[in-house]
Parts: sequence; structure tokens; C-alpha cells
Amino acid sequence: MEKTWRWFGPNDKITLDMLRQIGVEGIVTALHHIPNGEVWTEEEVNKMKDYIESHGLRWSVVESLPVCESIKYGGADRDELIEKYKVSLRNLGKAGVKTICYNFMPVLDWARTDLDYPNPDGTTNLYFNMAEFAYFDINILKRENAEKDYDEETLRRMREEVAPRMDKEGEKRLVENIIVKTQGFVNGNITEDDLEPVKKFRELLELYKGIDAEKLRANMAYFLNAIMPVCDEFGIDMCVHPDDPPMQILGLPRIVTNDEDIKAFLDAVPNPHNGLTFCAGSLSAGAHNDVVELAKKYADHTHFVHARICKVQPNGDFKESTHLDPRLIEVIRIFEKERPNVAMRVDHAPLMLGDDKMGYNAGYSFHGRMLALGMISGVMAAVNK
Ligand code: DNO
Repeated sequence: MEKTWRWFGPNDKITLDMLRQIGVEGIVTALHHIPNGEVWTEEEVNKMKDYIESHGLRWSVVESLPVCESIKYGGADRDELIEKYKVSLRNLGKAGVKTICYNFMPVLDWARTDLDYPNPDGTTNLYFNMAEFAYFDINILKRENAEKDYDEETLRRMREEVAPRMDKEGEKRLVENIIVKTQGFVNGNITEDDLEPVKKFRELLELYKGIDAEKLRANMAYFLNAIMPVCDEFGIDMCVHPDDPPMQILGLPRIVTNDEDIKAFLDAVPNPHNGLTFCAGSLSAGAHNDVVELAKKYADHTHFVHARICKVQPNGDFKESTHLDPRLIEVIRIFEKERPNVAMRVDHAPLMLGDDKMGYNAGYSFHGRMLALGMISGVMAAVNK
């Protein structure tokens, strides 16, 4: 696979020159300065492409070309927004940037409750605590009937373990982690500049009243059918990112969570350009998924690989595991054999050796990811020998 790296543009503290020194071959990035829904012009696309190429690298993958909420819930302006999306795709296609990662998660992209959970060795990791998430949903967001979405044990942990240690600071931290810090930099709906993130978040949830999984699926197929002619013309591969975590949350439908879901969106729009970002990390965050089996089954439909993996506890909490987890080694073996030309990037690595002082985007440390890339590169060399 091509060794790529998610880089956040010329303002990223990690420079392209640094990346060349650590064995990165291709860049995964987006035009983060362009607001969601606006066209990526030829000029802006070429500017980014030229910048990357002037540093001896190539722009391998767009992550993400964001799909506006209105396309997801089927708003009145969705056709207009899809037309703009097609123009952006054409401009990328003309520039030769032909792998496009996107997601179809309503309102919230990925979710974590803790961004610096301490490990015994002194590094820190991302963590998802189900009981803290329930606390956010029930006590902070105050979503109607939210209790019904959690099992007894989670509610007990919430009452007995989370609530007694929560104070204003703790609640603020949960809000920041769940709907601000993990979202803003991925072109999410909420940024650090929003003064009332919870209020804004509630308004966003309202947009999905009456949208169930079936409607969301139909809207995804509508979107894909509309853009496939452009993908056919330019040879563009669309690859949807699985929902992270792969389950219904906050009363929102989620439709890329498991084997049946993946089969359903592939069957709904049977075109080789309609494919998957195989994010082993997102899929493994649900105990129902066997990532190795899924990798075998969907390798042919995968256009981009995210190398990371999670360990789920019996209570539903999950943590990012080491990049040398045996399941991830198997996943790498499968893709090296079946899809040797797809792009792969390491994802969500620990904070280590001073990373914590650098203000990197959550999950996107330098030293942690460099170590992970070293590990994955070693695995690739070994499985190919
Ligand atoms: C988080 C990322 C996601 C991903 C998008 C793709 O770290 O994996 O934000 O980029 O869901 O659209």
C-alpha cells in the first residue's frame, strides 16, 4: 500500500519536509479553509496540489470532501448542494486527485469522551467511556427519553461512578471532547469559536427529526447516484468512512456500522467507484464487528485504508490499541496481498515525547503517529517477505 499521512495544510505544525524524512509517500488532506458546501475551485485545488508536489510528494487522497447535512437529511437545497459537490469532484478529477473519503454520519463525526487517557507507560490515548457519554446525553444535552438508549449497567455506572465526580469543569471538558475538539478540525459543524456549542448541537439534532435509518440510506443512495457519472468520467473512487463508533448514538441513525450496512450501500449503488474507506479502528470499536473477516470480505471494494484498531471492554468502553495488535497485522496482510496499490494512512496514535505540548489536533500527534507508521511499515515489509 502507499504510505500516506493526514496533513492539515500549510498551517500544520508538521511540515511536508518532516514527512518526507519519515517515509511518507503520499498526502491525505482537504481544503480546510473552504466552508462546507462551497465549491473547491480549480485554482484552489491546483494551488494545494502544486504545494504538495513542490515538496516531492503527491496528493493521494482527499479526506474529506464534506457532505452537507442537508444532503444527509434531504433538505430543500440538496440538489443545489449536490451540483456544487459535482463541480468540486470534477475539479479534483481534472487535477488527478481521484480518491475521495467522506462520511454519511448525521451531525456528529467521530466521538470520544477523553482525549488524553493516561497509559501506564506515560503516554496518553483517546478513550470512549460509555457511562460518560450517557452522562453527556442525559444530563448535559438533556435529550428527551435518552435513558432508554442505554442499558442498566451503563446507567448504574453513570449514576454511581460518573455523576459523583462531575462538576462544572468536568461537564465543560465532556462538551469540548464530544462536540468541539473532535469536530472543528474535521470540517465539522461546531468549532472552538462557538460560544454555545450545546445549544447549536441541539438545533442540529432537530434537523433529523423523522429521519430514520431507512430514509438516511435512501438519501445516501440519492447522493451517490447523482455523483457517479462524474466519478465514471474522471475515474474517481468515493470511499465512505464507517461510522465512529459504529452504532446509533444520540438518537441519530447511523448506516455504516457493520457487515449488513456495508453490503447495503454497496448493493444500493453498484458501481466500482462506490467504495469504502476501510477504517479498522472505527469498525473495531463495535464488539459486533470482526475486522479481519470484514477486511477479507470487502477488500475488493476498499479504496483507502485507515490503520488503527480499538479494544472494546465488555461494558462498551473502548480505547485505541497498539498498531501492532495481531488483528491489525492480519488486516495489513490482507490489504498488502489484495490491494497493494491503495493508499493507507496510520490513524489516531498516542501522545508521547512532548506531543502533548504541541496543540496537535486530537488523535493526530507527530511522534505517536511516526512510531505507528514505523510499526506498520515493519509489518508491511514482514508480510511481503
Ligand atoms: C477522525 C477521522 C474522521 C474522518 C471523517 C471522514 O479522526 O477518522 O473525522 O476523517 O469521518 O469523512
